[in-house]
Amino acid sequence: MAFPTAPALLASHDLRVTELEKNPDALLRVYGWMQLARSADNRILDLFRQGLIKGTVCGGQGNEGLIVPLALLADKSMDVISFTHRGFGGHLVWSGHLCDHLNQYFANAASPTKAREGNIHHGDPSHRSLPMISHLGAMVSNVTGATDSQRRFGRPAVGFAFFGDGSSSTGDVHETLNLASLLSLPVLFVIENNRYAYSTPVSEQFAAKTELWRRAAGYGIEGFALDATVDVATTVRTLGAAIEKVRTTSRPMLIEAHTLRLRGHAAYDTCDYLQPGESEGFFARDPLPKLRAQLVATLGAARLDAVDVELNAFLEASVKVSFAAPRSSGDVAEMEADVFEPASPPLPWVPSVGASLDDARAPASGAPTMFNAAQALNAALRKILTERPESLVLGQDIATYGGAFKVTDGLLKDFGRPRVFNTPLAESSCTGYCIGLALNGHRPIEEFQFADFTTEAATQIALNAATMHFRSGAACPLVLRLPCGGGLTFGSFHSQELESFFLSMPGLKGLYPSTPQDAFNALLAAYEDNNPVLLFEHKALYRRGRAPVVWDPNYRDVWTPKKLRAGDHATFVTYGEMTYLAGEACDYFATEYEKNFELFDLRALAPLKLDAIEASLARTGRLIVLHEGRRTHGFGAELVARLTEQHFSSLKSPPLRIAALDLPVPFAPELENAFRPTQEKIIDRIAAWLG
Ligand SMILES: Cc1ncc(C[n+]2csc(CCOP(=O)(O)OP(=O)(O)O)c2C)c(N)n1
Ligand SMILES: [Mg+2]
Repeated sequence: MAFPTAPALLASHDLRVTELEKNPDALLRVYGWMQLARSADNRILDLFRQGLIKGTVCGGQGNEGLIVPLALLADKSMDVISFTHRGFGGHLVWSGHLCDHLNQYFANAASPTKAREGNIHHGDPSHRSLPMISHLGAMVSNVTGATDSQRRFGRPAVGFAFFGDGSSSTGDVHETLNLASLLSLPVLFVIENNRYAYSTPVSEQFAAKTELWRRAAGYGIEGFALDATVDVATTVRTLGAAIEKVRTTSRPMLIEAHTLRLRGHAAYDTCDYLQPGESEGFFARDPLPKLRAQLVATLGAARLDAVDVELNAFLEASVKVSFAAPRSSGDVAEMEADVFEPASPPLPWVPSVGASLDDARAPASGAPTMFNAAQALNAALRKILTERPESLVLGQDIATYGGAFKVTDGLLKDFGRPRVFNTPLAESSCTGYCIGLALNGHRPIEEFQFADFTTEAATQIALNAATMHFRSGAACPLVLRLPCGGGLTFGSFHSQELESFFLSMPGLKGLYPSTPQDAFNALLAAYEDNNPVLLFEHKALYRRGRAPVVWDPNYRDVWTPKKLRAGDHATFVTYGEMTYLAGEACDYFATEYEKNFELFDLRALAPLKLDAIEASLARTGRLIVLHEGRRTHGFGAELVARLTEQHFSSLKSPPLRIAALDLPVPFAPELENAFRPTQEKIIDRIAAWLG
């Protein structure tokens, strides 16, 4: 597809503040980009009304006076940005061609999201423009992480994180302002205050007379207000100085920019909530005609008319090209293949377990190292931190304290704070920050203190990270370590099994090791995967006992189930701590009933690789599925369905599903034992099933 040549005025996507004094055409360049953004946004609205663009469109009309100067001033060779639904002009300046952005709106085959996302939900991750999801506020932490990544790579980048007056109330915004200040990251937080969140005026969003920029003081950062509707040259100077200060001090800053929402919230908005005359007041403050009048006064009306004609011709030619682009084929195989970034070759690991926890535990010559699962994970983290410079480890209390379960014990001492550090209680922004790091070439390993607290980060995990590759083509290699499981009288909020909760969402991988060796292998395999991987670590297994842990060149086998024992009477599938209970049940039935079960430890919960288990079931004709989590919508439901739907009629008996009760995890040991599968209950259920 040949894109029309852009007008010469738009040849430069950059602006320096000093140009305003020296170059009479500098402000004309700003006008050119603002005018293109405005006319393209208006044209997109027309195309939507004609039914040629689907979904809806949220225009940036009234935001150009902020977003265009800022995008022109940014250093596109290193800075990081994520535009909101008001940032079309910024997208145009940042990268690509107008046609790329129109392709996105037309949702055609050439769209940057392969038509998988609509209107402005695109970015350009390879140029550090991070794509947005609908959940407002979620992207500010991504920008913060990618900016930190740039700095870690030695590039003096600045991040630009935008949010509206409405979005300023989200938890992610508060969490990230705190995080950026704490980590001293050079991010310019910009509030696009257009005084409305959809239909809700600011007076109904926060206490009367609140000036949002004053929140900066609470986070220990500088802040100020800027009216981006008054004079574009002033906006350029103010933003230029702010960017420079953030770049040199590496401190975040908060700007409350007053902008306009000239066309309501979105194409469908009737705007009948506005006061009489309010809309006219917005248009009277519009900086674009004011800038044009100013330029007419200095450069003459003919020059401005010529610019407008040229910009319009370019816009129309671009619309024509993008409109004619082929539609997406809707190929299912291609969509399914893009849920995950493909596997890359194994990393060049040194073929050893690595440093043992301390000298006292070092093995006698030739003997394999004996580790419990916590030590095995610690050893894997050490190995990763030693051999992989792009790795970092973060989470609550993981530094000096070594983590709630001491899995990160000693890492801070050996690898130092930039790579091993505590995070505040802000799971959502910390995970979003990890996403940003991952998008820019780092590989963060985040420990959640308990798996239960992942619900705080559900948007970042299940919607943002999980869908990243599908909608943007960018790899998002994250390891989220989740101490999970019950039996320890920790109650409802420290004991859950959340694999079904998360793994029903496409784009997440999940490993659930049950032995120290598998824990070691799983961490390496998860680490080198190019996708977000949830590593379920059962708390009761951390110190269940030591076992040999060796360097295993086939560590990636952890992505497939492991056959723990052979048998012909039934196929028995489980994972996690239940593997041990299942093994004991197998012993019991072999001895007492002379029935042998073929036992599999699933190990990888997503993607599921069930070939070996299916082959076993074809032989035995009987299936037992056991897991610790709740029964309804539990992981066993998926396993039974998958394993039996093809050969249901050849089964010799109905599948047996053993799981926890459909209750919140109760606290007292007697209640928790009643809730979850125990040895006794497993044996009773199987015995009854055998008849
Ligand atoms: C977290 C979240 N809640 C609700 C919505 C639905 N929604 C979309 S835009 C919007 C208003 C946003 O207001 P603001 O942040 O001021 O941005 P503006 O649209 O005014 O630029 C709402 C409520 C959303 N996208 N994200
Ligand atoms: Mg708003």
